Amino acid sequence: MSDEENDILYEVRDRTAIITINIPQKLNALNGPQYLKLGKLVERANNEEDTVVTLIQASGRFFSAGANFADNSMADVEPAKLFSHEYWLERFVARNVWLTNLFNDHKKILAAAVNGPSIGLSTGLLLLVDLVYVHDLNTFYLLAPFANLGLVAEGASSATLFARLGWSKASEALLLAKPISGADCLNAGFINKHYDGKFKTTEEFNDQVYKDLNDAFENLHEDSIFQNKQLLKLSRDQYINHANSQEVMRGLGKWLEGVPQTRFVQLASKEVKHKL
Ligand code: CO8
Repeated sequence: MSDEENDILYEVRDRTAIITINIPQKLNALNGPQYLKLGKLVERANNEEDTVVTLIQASGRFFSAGANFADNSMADVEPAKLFSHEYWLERFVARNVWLTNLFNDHKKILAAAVNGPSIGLSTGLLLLVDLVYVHDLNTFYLLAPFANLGLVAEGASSATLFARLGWSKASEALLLAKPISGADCLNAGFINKHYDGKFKTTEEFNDQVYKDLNDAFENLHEDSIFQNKQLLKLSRDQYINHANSQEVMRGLGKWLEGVPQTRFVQLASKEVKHKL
């Protein structure tokens, strides 16, 4: 299999669909086509006939370092296009609205085995999962560095950071672009379980999360699970959908201004760094 075929893996194991982000050499940063692929696989998992859970996991030391700042497709685009509505409506607005909706509307239990830190758009998506299992609180953090990149919140994170971590931590994350530590995420109730970093490899950790999840839903009535998920969503849908549409409109404005394009180049050359 080529690297491209291997970058995101999909498997159905018993009643769980497992999606593995498998680009450890880039800390699981995803380029545009890879976010698209992730979305299509989440869609496929949603349509599986016999699964109850969709588990998203990753390889290596990071869950995901967010969007790939070295996305070659951007370097090859002529300047006029790089600041045009046409380019960003397709590559940013449509993609982000679609991905965020897919995660929010997923009808199965959506769980994540979080092997390490999560950054950017991937953090937005992680904030939309139902159950969060973290390997090591000491190395895990959430980073929403949009203010450091000339961008605004993505993946409905302006709503979900507030809902899952509270106003103060949401402000630190979005207004100050500060990482939110594993301990803070645990205290806020974002993390369902953590494992004290006890596994030697990410694969062992991922296997344990799979087993724990399976034990947790064994003997429960599937249709009740799915209907309860719909009910839980009723009260949160409104603010998540509203945030999603507002975020992409403001985000589009930032890409048209051109600041993020420059910041991404500076990030790649380490001229711009994140607070860690
Ligand atoms: N994109 C591409 N490559 C990455 C990324 C990334 N986001 N993050 C890390 N890598 C690569 C590094 O270049 C390095 O590769 P190499 O070994 O070939 O030099 C390798 O992963 C290891 O990274 P580091 O050596 O930097 O590891 P550290 O532990 O020192 O640092 C950090 C880890 C802090 C994660 C650091 O790599 C970093 O700051 N990465 C950038 C994270 C980031 O800003 N992501 C983007 C967030 S914004 C977002 O997701 C939404 C934007 C929407 C864009 C839409 C575009 C179409």
